[in-house]
Amino acid sequence: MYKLTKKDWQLSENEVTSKELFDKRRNFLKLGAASLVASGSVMQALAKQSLPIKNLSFKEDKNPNNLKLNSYEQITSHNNFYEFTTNQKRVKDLAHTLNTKNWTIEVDGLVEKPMTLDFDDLLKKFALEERIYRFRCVEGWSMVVPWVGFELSKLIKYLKPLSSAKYIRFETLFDDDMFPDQRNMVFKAIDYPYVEGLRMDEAMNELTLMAVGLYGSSMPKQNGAPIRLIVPWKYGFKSIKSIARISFTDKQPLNTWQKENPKEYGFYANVNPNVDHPRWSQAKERVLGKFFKQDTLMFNGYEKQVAHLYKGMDLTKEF
Ligand SMILES: Nc1nc2c(c(=O)[nH]1)N[C@H]1C(S)=C(S)[C@@H](COP(=O)(O)O)O[C@H]1N2
Ligand SMILES: [Mo]
Repeated sequence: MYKLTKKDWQLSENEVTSKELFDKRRNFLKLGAASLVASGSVMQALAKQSLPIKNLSFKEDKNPNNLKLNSYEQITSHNNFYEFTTNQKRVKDLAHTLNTKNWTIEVDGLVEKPMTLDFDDLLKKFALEERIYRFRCVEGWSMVVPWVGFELSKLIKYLKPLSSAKYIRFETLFDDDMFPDQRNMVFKAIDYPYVEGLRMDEAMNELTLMAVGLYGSSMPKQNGAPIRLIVPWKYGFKSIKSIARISFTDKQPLNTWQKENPKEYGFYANVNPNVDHPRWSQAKERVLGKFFKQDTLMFNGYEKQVAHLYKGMDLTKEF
């Protein structure tokens, strides 16, 4: 029997489409392979999962302690961000109302020159670096996150607080068009704006980060876009999201959770497996995505870098 062999120009519509797709995909893969920097813990994790487009440039963290990263999916789909909801699974679906365009941060208090910082300018002013940190929530879950940001100490040096400034205080944006729970008059989950604070020496510690992204990409809204604090040796609630005001003060700030329940949450909130929460043990934690619990480490594993900050303090009283 005579067999018709089709030429390229004889391909049917369907076949053309799939061939185009095939070629596109092949080129994409080629491109991808070439543009990947082969090594790096983030890149290894990248290969195995769906990830955001890397849109930040930064100095990579070589992950010398071989921390096992949580996936982008895990980090961005289990969140505490009460301005949206107390339901940790729902934050990601509600966070689209947060508008980060033309974001600014007011700087006031005991500082040489009060000013308004433009978020986009900050990105130009401070070189970004990746920091792979453990993150431990006071509720008993934890994760490992490749944050991208710059040291808070660099920003503080640029802002020039007065020598009378003993603390730094942060506020999350108050905007009840963006944050549904700020609109609730009586049944709000907590008081807004969310407030956090650090002693100046804690703020100046090299671990303390102003984070603007994770997994090489701009901060997802549910994780506190466009800029948040990360204090890896403290419980997660210290790591305030979507910062719109920074104040320098000589008085210890009353942070949101201390105000809410001072018997259960203090100012320091250092991760400490030996000091239990009044309602549960802090000795262990469950890593997101894992079944078995693991031991919680003193200062969340950063004892060497920060223990000296608390010398002579009774950590069971100043919790
Ligand atoms: N503004 C604001 N910041 C916040 C919170 C919040 O509800 N509002 N939750 C805190 C708590 S309890 C934790 S554990 C972390 C959670 O950060 P993540 O969602 O990126 O994991 O954000 C902290 N920062
Ligand atoms: Mo938390």
